[in-house]
Amino acid sequence: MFTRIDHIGIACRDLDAAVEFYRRTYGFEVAHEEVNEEQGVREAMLRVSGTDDGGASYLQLLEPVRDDSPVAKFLERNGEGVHHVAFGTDDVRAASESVAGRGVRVLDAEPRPGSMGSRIAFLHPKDCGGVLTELVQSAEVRRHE
Ligand code: CMX
Ligand code: CO
Repeated sequence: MFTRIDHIGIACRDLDAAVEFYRRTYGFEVAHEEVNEEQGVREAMLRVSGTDDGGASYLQLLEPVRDDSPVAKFLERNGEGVHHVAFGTDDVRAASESVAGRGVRVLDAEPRPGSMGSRIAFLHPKDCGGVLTELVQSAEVRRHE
């Protein structure tokens, strides 16, 4: 049900500078960039491995677009750094129900729109050993539903 690390979310103050750091240092390129108003972020997905068919792993660089967004709040408290870990699944609804059944609080009762047409749900970090955790069903996997 949980098949891979889909992405690591990294909070940054300046998205363009962060993109440049990862390009210069590791040679990672931007596969996709978008603004997600609901999540309050401007984001870039950098593909680290795999192909964009629902099996790839990414770094997700996140810059807040609103002062009251989760990433803005995180930056204020912790500064830049790792914000969340996202596991890929072929069925985000079933995956959410499965972890909820184990007593983990699912923050999104209904899966929400994520990067690149995916559907996502977050788990409370206090129920996951301090790790904000995201479940992701990629658009490619959705197409095969
Ligand atoms: N990782 C680990 N712990 C975190 C955390 C994070 N990213 N963000 C908050 N926490 C901890 C805080 O440190 C705090 O702990 P203490 O009580 O011990 O101090 C506790 O959680 C509550 O923190 P808070 O700042 O008061 O934050 P809120 O309760 O307002 O919100 C959370 C926390 C996780 C519910 C909220 O950030 C959320 O709903 N996140 C999901 C959405 C999101 O992060 N979107 C951006 C990414 C979008 C994407 O990936 O596409
Ligand atoms: Co994410």
